[in-house]
Amino acid sequence: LASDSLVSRSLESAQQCLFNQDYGTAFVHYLLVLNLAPVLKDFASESFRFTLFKWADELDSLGRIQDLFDCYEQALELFPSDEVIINSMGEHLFRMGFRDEAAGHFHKALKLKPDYPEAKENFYRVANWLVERWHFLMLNDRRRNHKYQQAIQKAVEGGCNTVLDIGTGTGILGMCAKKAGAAEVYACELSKTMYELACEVVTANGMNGRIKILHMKSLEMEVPKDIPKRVSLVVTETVDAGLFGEGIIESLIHAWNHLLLPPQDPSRPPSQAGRVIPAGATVFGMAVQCLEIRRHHRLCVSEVGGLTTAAAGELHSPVSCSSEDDSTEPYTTERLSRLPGGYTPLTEPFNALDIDFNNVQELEGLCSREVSRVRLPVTGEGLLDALAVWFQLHLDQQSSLSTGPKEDTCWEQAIYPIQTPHNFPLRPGDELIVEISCRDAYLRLCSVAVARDGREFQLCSALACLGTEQSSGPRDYTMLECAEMALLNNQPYHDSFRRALAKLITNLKDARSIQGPSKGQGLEVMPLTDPPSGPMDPGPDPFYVLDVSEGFSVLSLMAASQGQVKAYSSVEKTQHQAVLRRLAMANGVPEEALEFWLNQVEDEQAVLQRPSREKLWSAIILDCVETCGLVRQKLMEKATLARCLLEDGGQIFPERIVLYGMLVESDTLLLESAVQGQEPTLGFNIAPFINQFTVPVHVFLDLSTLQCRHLSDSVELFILDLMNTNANYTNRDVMVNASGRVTAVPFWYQIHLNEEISVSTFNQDSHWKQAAVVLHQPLAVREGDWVRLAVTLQKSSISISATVYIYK
Ligand code: 44T
Repeated sequence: LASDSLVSRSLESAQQCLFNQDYGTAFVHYLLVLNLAPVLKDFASESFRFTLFKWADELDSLGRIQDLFDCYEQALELFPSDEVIINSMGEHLFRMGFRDEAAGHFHKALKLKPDYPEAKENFYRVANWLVERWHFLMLNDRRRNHKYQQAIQKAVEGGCNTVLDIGTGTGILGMCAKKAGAAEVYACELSKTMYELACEVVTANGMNGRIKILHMKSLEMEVPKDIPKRVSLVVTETVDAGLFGEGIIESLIHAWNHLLLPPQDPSRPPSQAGRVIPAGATVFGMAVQCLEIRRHHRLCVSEVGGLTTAAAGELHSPVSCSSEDDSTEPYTTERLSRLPGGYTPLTEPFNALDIDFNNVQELEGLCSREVSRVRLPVTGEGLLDALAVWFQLHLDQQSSLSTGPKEDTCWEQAIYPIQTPHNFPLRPGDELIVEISCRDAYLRLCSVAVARDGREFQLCSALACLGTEQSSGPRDYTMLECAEMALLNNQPYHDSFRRALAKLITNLKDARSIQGPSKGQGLEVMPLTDPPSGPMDPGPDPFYVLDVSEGFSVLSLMAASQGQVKAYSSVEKTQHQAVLRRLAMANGVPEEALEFWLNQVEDEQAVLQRPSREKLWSAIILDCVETCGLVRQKLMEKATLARCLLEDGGQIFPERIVLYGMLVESDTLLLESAVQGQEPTLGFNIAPFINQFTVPVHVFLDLSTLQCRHLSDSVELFILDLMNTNANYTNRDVMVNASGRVTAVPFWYQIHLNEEISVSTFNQDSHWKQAAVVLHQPLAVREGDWVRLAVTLQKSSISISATVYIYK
């Protein structure tokens, strides 16, 4: 048959091309073969995948993104349930910043093959984007669930017969309405994953077809296209810690104008009127002093690692009320009660805003409302670091939920950090003047001035706060991420690096002088009073130092300031490079001593290559732990590569990382990781569905304030030796020193720069948070028991499992 010979010839060509590393052509041949002769799929799947991945890598590095995804689409048409291909496509998506889509692929791969390790690890890293962790907290918050249910039930019994749940999540509020007897229930959800989850949950609870779930944003809904007629009740909990961040104002204005019956008035029976649960909200604010917030949002040090920071210019975190920049957000969120180091209230809580969700005129007027000024008596002494904001959500006339810092709820508070560089200590008797406004449907709070002894001291210009035309002059500040700011403020960290670098350079100088006259000889006899060597004399060979830290880092500059060093920085952003240049100048570091690595190499993968010609690196600084508390992906692979590029006597920083951990009983961690308990949630079966998105490792923890009982001392768990290939498995037996239930193993790292100098990632000055493995099942232990922790390192990712040995 003609097609048979075509198949065999193409197969041969494919194999030949593969052999010649012509992956593009090989891929086309394979596509043809497998489309014509699907029976060969089993036989050729392995080489086909290999070809696909090779070709995809090439396309990726050529920037041919569309072609890359076309190849994957074609591959998936042939192998629609191939978990390896799906996982690999997820990795490409992830690298290109399509996190949700990537996460969806990892999830799908895992569903196809539940213990496929690569997909599992990938999935765990991104599950948080698919289903955010607060879903667990909210579903575990019984009081909140109960109050919503009561309010909905009352409304439905009072005549609200048709209901729309905006932002249904798992479907819980919609199901409450149905259960309360509503005739028609609709729900909408914009996240694809949550929408699919809601469908599963509703079906599992026997309400399939009785609640209509739409995968869309409420703003896109229309009557009668999406729902047949206007409803009498909207229920929603689309509120974030700052109340308006999920767009509730816009959603409700749209709902009142397009989806709800007109509001209640005496002429209409309740069933003919529209209303909203929650009925409204009261927003509170309070000024606080808090070092933890300060060091994440402002430069607090004038010197770091031997460098003066005065020339850095104004540095801002991306959280600011005064900026007209799109990349900033007006607030961040924290649980005040869990801030390491605590906080000091500087004022009493004040009422910042009252809003009626049942009054569309009020909602519409919110953004055009005049800026209101409040004068707050200062009641405490300290530096003004932030305004904290929370709210009461009035579900109806009777019942409300509070997200306040003193409340025992799942809620965080919104934090509006103060960005002004100069400190202004407040004291009782002062009055703080705060401006409250609403812009882009975000609540804006800005402390503008302090009144003291009849005079006013400006804190931030009112014009800047409003972001009006007049104020938007040239941008004269540089933005650093919060973690970058905290890192820059971390003096012990930089001092450790400075000492370790100085020691290395001294050792290398000694070694060179012993080696005898090479090019570096003149150094030791060079009189200090001499001017720097002229252009004719290039001076002694410099020591090459490469800093491959992610984000903003001054380590390269610190290295350069040692003298006789040529340092390469990996700082990418132009603005950040400019800060380093200014700092170099101000600290007397010659221009040519600091270079930007990524400006020189086109190809990112070439980052770890030699400085030039035959030179080798004297030191390579690796960024080994992410802010979230996990070892950086591919760290050990990078270390292996870096080792090969070191000169004799050269060093990798750090040379070793030691993992520490302890056994704890923490209900808080359980509540954040899965819907707890055997009982159904408000009588609904939700847990098994959302718990598919449970991940074993929790990140961004503040271990110092985590509510937990310690059931053991902290113990060394694992050594990652960056100078040697590692063992990747150990068992550690840990003695239990208090009876209880081990629910988690928090962990952190001691980062050893050399034999003497180390820094800890569990430290009050640190920009790092900690992580914890939450056990699949709590482990009941008694004092004196031993728990065996199996620690594995797979592809630079650490996992821990626990079993109990009862010795007593
Ligand atoms: N988290 C607070 C926010 N949605 C609460 O896709 C408190 C954060 C929080 N769907 C720690 C603790 C807490 N149309 O699934 C989401 C979202 C969806 C919409 C359709 C719309 N217009 C919207 C707007 C949002 O609604 C769901 C809930 S949103 C906010 C939940 C526990 N960290």
